[in-house]
Amino acid sequence: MTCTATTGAGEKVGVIVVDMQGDFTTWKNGSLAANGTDQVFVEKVEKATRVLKEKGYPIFATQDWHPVEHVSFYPNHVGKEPFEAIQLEGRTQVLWPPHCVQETENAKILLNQNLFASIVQKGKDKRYDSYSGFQDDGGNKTEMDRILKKNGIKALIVYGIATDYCVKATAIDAADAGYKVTVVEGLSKGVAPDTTARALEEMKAKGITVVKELD
Ligand code: VGL
Ligand code: ZN
Repeated sequence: MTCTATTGAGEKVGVIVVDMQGDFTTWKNGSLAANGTDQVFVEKVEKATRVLKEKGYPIFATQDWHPVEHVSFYPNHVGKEPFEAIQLEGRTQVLWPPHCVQETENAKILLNQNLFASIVQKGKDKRYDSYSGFQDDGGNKTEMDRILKKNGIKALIVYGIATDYCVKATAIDAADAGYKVTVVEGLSKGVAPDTTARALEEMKAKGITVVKELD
């Protein structure tokens, strides 16, 4: 097998598959489904991930994993509607329909678990949201950076759901942490078209490479 899992400069490349969970998909009637997340899309992402694994790339996943009392759930705020944004301790918090509640069916990752070297759960602290796989809004780090460093990873391919929230936040934190980041647009779906278009521009402005598909 030819090992192509390095950059031109010989640096080890890892993959982060972001939040491929039932609640973010139309396929599973998710409570927070991004547009275009039907079974065909999920199977496309699974196939692409399998190909990367077979080529030797270490594959990591993030999993949104909230307690029912989570701050991002609109029913936990009296008189608030889904998708409203509120100010909270100086941060903007979007209020979402409850989603990815720990241990529920639609919190499960839809891709075969044997693809992943590790799964990093996030958003477990009810006080803080965590779009990024690296840290929550309170600045508390997940184990992601340590795991990547332990694996000698210097560059990352990032894709999944949602382009405008968790893919963006994970890719930007990775770039800020010094990884060379490529986001795959065709293996990602966003919550809304305007925020998705803006997210792609924001990522490019941060030096992240955005490609349509992997070759
Ligand atoms: C996400 C909103 C709330 C995501 C997670 O995976 O992009 N979006 N929680
Ligand atoms: Zn969430």
